[in-house]
Amino acid sequence: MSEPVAVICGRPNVGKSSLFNAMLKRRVAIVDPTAGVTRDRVAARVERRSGAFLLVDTGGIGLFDDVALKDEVEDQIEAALSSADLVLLVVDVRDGLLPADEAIARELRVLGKPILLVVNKCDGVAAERMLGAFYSLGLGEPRAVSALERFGVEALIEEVLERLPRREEPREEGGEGPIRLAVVGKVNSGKSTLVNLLVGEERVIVSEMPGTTRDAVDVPF
Ligand SMILES: Nc1nc2c(ncn2[C@@H]2O[C@H](COP(=O)(O)OP(=O)(O)OP(=O)(O)O)[C@@H](O)[C@H]2O)c(=O)[nH]1
Ligand SMILES: [Mg+2]
Repeated sequence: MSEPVAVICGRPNVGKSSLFNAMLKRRVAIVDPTAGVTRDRVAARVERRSGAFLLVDTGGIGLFDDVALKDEVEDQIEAALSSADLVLLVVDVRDGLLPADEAIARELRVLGKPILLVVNKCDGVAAERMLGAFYSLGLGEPRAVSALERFGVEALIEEVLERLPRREEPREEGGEGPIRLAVVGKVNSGKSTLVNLLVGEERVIVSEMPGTTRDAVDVPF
C-alpha cells in the first residue's frame, strides 16, 4: 500500500523548504534567502509513534515569467499536488496576506483536497495579532509555526497525521530498507535524464541548462 502524502506549497520564499527540514529534523532541502530556489519536488518520510507519511517540498507558486525553468517547476508542483492526500499551504506572517496567497488558495480549492493553512515565520514578531488576517482565506484556523525555531512544528505533524488517511504503520525497527544508490557526475552529463528513464516518468527536471538540479532528490525505484 502506498503511504499517505502531504505536500507543502505556497509562494516563493515563505519558508517551505525550511518547514520541510524542520518537520524532518534534518537538513534535506536547500534553504536560501533568494526566491525561487527549490525546483524539483523533494520527498522524505516523516515518522512519529502515531504514524508516518511522505512529505513533499515544492518550488514556489507564481515565479516571475523570466525565472529560469518556470514551466518545469510548475509541472513538478502540479505533479506533487495531484499525488497529495493533504496540502499544507504555507504563508509568511511577516509579509501578511498577499493577493498571491489568495490566488493560490483559490487554485488549491479547485483541487478539492483537504488543505491546512500554515503561517510561518512566527518568531520575533507579535504573531498572534497578525494571524487574524489569514482567516479570510476561508481555509479554517491558521496554524502558527516558526520553521526557524521549530515552534509549532510537532503540533503541526500531529495534526497532519490526524487528517491523513491511516494507511501506513510506523516501520519495524531494524529493517534493512531499500538499497540507496547515488547518481553523481559532471555537470550536464545526463544524470536527471537517466533517473527519469529508470523510473519511467518526469520525476526530476531535465533541461539543457547546466546546473538544473539543485536539491538531492530521493526517488523510490
Ligand atoms: N525568521 C524566519 N525566517 C525563516 C523561517 N523559515 C524560513 N525563513 C527564511 O526565509 C528564507 C526562505 O526560506 P526557504 O525555506 O528557502 O523558503 P522557500 O519557500 O522554500 O523558498 P523557494 O524554494 O525559493 O520558494 C530563508 O532566508 C529562511 O532562512 C522562519 O520560521 N522564521
Ligand atoms: Mg524551497
